[in-house]
Parts: sequence; C-alpha cells; structure tokens
Amino acid sequence: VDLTDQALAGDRRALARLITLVERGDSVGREALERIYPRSGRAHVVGVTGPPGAGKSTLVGALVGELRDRGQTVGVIAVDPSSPLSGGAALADRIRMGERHEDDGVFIRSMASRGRHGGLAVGTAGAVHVLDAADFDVVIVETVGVGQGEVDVAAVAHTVVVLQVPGLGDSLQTMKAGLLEVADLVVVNKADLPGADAVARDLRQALGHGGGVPPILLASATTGEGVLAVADAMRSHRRDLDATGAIAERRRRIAAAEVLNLVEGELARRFHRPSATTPETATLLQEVAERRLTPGRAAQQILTRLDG
Ligand SMILES: Nc1nc2c(ncn2[C@@H]2O[C@H](COP(=O)(O)OP(=O)(O)O)[C@@H](O)[C@H]2O)c(=O)[nH]1
Ligand SMILES: [Mg+2]
Repeated sequence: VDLTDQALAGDRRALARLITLVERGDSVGREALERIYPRSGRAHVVGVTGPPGAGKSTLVGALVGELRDRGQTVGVIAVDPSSPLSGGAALADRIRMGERHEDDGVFIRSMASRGRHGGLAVGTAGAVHVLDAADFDVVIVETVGVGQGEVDVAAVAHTVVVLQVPGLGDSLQTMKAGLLEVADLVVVNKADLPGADAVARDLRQALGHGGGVPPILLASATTGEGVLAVADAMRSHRRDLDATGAIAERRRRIAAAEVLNLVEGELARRFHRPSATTPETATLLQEVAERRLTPGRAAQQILTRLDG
C-alpha cells in the first residue's frame, strides 16, 4: 500500500505527508495528483476570506463544530501569509476549544502564502483535491482577503464567504469591488460589538436586493451566535448551485483558474530561469532587448506557438 492509498483511506499522517508532496508541486506531487484528482469532486469547497483579525479562524473553528454536530466531516486549509506555523497553531487552538482535536472527522492544515500577489499558495488547490478525495464532506479554505487573495479564493471554492467586521472604518471601503463580486455570502462577524448592525445595513444598501445578491448575515464567532445560520446558508448556496445547474459553471471557473495558475507559474519559471527558456524564446527576448521587436509582438509569437 503506498502513501496515496494510505492517505485516501484516512491515515492522518499519510494525509499530511501527501499534502506536503502535492503542495511542493514537484513531479512526485504531480504524479500523486494523477490518481487523486479523478477521485475528487464530491466535497463542498467553501472559501472563507476577509481582513486580518476579522475572526476567520474563529468562525472556521465554530463552523467545524457545527458541521461535525451535523455529522459532516471537515477538512480545513488555512492559508496564512505571515507564518504557516503560528497561523496553523492559532486555528488549531480555536478548534481545540471545541474539543475537536482528537476527532478523526476533522483535518486541519495550514500553509504559507507564496502567491506572487499575496494570493493563494500554489499548492492550495492540490491540497483541496487531496482532502476532497480523502472523503471530507466539506473542505474549508481560509485566506486573508488582501491583494489578489480575495479573487483567488473564488478559484478553489464553490461557495465564497466574505467576512466583515465593525470598527474597520468605512466597511464599503474595505469591501472592494472584486470582493463583492465573488461573495456568495457575507458575514458581519463580531456582532457582539457595537456597529455591526450599521455595517450590515450599509452592505445591504450597497448590494441592493434581488437575484444574485449575496445574503448578509450577522454572527459572533466567539459566542457562537449566528454560526448555525452561516452553516445553513453555506449549504443552501451549494444546494442552489446543484439545483440550478450553476455548479457546472463554478466547476469550469475553478478549472480555468487552476490551469491558468499552473500555466502562469510554469511560464514565469521559464522566463526567469535561463536554463528553462527555449532557444526560440531566448532569441525573441534578445530581439526585444535590442529593440528589433516590440514586446507585444514577441508575446504574440510566443502565445501563437503555445496554441499550435
Ligand atoms: N468580540 C469578538 N471577537 C472575536 C469574534 N470572532 C473573533 N474574535 C476575536 O478576533 C481576534 C482575531 O480572530 P481570528 O479568528 O484570529 O481572525 P482572523 O485573522 O480573521 O483569522 C481574536 O482575538 C478573536 O478572539 C467575535 O465574534 N466577537
Ligand atoms: Mg486566521
């Protein structure tokens, strides 16, 4: 029995090692994904994003408790831009508060953000596939909603939950256009603090009413108030996607983002490492450097070659 079999059968240490391999993105990880990917696609993948300190980890911990009470198994990937260790430890602490640390139905993994724009770590999508194939019912990805990160979470999740909190000044300011566009559900967390109602009101006004407008919920991750409703709304969003067939479009969006991300990564690697650059590309780049070719034409030629 090899590592992939062990991991997918639920061996937690094997699972952790497999995610490490997949996250590294080397040939061993890619080979493992050849077997993992066809077995994934069943989990409900939920992205939880929002500003640092909004209570994402606390809410994820509370959601884990709620989902476990409902008999669902949960995998969590916390993408921490600063330190993978402290981030993971903080999340584990939160979940330990719920006394879930010896629960086989929960698996928590944190990873450092290495995205070029502070977005999702390159290995995040792969890790999601691993937890999905390992049969976790729900896979939650926690990311900080700064830079491109907020858009990136839509690249892995069926359901995007955006957190807002009172006391951050103009909430709409922090709720940048890109973030509003990808939100399937907005949670105003820290509703136990003053100002939460006003934030929710402002958001309702800004978002308007009608189809396509995400529900706005108030919650307090620390007291647990409203967490049940968040879990319900997540589930109902996914059910709507399934019922209307919109899930197919989500799957395509996720596929496109993941493939593009890999193509971009590989192209960047080739451009920045002379040894990985093809002679044709090297010649083109030299011509651009010598002003014999415009950058635009060179790009077009490279893209044409890729398409052929
Ligand atoms: N008052 C209050 N504090 C909260 C709530 N949720 C989280 N916090 C606190 O906010 C701080 C940041 O929480 P954390 O989950 O680490 O935020 P993250 O950076 O978004 O993951 C911690 O001190 C939490 O205890 C809440 O609903 N109410
Ligand atoms: Mg956190």
